Amino acid sequence: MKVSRIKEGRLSNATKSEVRLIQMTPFFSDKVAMQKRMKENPKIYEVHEAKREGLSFAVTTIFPGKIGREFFMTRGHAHRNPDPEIYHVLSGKGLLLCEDESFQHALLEKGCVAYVPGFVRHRTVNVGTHPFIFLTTYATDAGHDYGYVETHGFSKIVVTRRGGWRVEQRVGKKI
Ligand code: PAN
Ligand code: ZN
Repeated sequence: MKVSRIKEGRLSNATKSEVRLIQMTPFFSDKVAMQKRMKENPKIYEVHEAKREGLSFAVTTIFPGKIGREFFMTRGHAHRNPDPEIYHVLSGKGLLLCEDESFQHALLEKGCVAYVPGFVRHRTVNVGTHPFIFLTTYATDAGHDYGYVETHGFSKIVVTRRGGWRVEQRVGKKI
């Protein structure tokens, strides 16, 4: 047995990775706004992942912020294998986007638990003013596939609107 602890978005006995703006260039839609922030190259999110036999888990922290009108978010991916994934929000406020033939979104806050079916593309977005922190549990061999989202994006983006947020159709062709 191995026990990990979660403290302020950090998970012990885990591997940390950081994603900065430069790694997100295919994912944000406002290329001009992105270019303006490139020198600063802000950290968009970090992940502490514990790979275990069969079942892995990770804590993601998405920092608050926007690129143009679009909120900080994860790249998003689908799993190559059919196993589902569980999202459990630890703090903050964000959206979970899921897309296959149809698009769905849900607002998640501390205490929410969400189920993501296998194969569905999923992304999280911080729409709050504090870090959005959540724990995910998924099959170790889930097979994270970023290719489709990188080339096609999601059909909708999450943008600021009158101090709040709104989900709107992405304009323009991605590829
Ligand atoms: C999550 C994500 C994590 C980072 O643990 O991997 O939030 O997002 P990206 O992997 O899209 O960069 C998960 O969905 N794992 O399967
Ligand atoms: Zn996933």
